[in-house]
Amino acid sequence: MTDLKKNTIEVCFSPKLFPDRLTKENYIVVIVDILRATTSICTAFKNGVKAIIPVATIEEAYEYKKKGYIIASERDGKVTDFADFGNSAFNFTVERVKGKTIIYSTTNGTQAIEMAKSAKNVVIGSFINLKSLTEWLVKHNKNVVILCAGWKNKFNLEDSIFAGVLVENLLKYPIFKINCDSASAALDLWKLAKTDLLGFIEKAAHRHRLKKLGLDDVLEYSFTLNTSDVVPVLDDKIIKDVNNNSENL
Ligand code: 3SL
Repeated sequence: MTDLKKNTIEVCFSPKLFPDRLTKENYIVVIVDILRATTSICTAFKNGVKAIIPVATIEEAYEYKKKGYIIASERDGKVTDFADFGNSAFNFTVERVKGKTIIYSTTNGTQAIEMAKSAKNVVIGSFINLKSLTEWLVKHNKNVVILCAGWKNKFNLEDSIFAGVLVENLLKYPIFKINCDSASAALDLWKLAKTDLLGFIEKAAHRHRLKKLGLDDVLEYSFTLNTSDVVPVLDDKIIKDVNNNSENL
């Protein structure tokens, strides 16, 4: 009997570990920034945003502002002075985003997207779209690289735990296998955290950064699984939801 050729799963715990060679052709890169960029992007699509254009720098965002675009941006959690709103998932309301194109720039999340943009396939992951993301990855049947945005190139718990649950979900399908210890480590971390996710996240540095800024109201929302079926995919510098037609909202 011939062995089924399996797709590999790897995790980059920090953008510094993101190896360019793993992203060509038969790879999909999943960008993860649970607190808060990728949770916010998923929320924006859930609430009917037409498209999100991620930009790496505040200067680029400002150029778009001058052209009349809506800007959502932050640095170190604080809303950029010229932005229309910041980076809380709760900012991306139906009233604000439905049918609109939003320019988006954040401390780590949009930097990770920028790094990955030369990859053939880039998709946005969060706890809130875990199921639809998993189904989309299974359907596309390619190797998966999970890129954790982390914090300024450091490891963080929240993105790594999400990487673990995504590995667990993918391994339910015989088309995937782990070929790097990073995926096993993420899976173990998830198993440690999953019985009390919010309790475990008390150890996370960014949880406390957000608390100091009074921005931690999104915690429970960000760690609730499968509240949305969006699949935001980067296509030629623009993110769109390939799972839904926002006009139907
Ligand atoms: O770094 C990011 O991309 C942000 O998600 C960080 S913050 O939660 O907005 O501070």
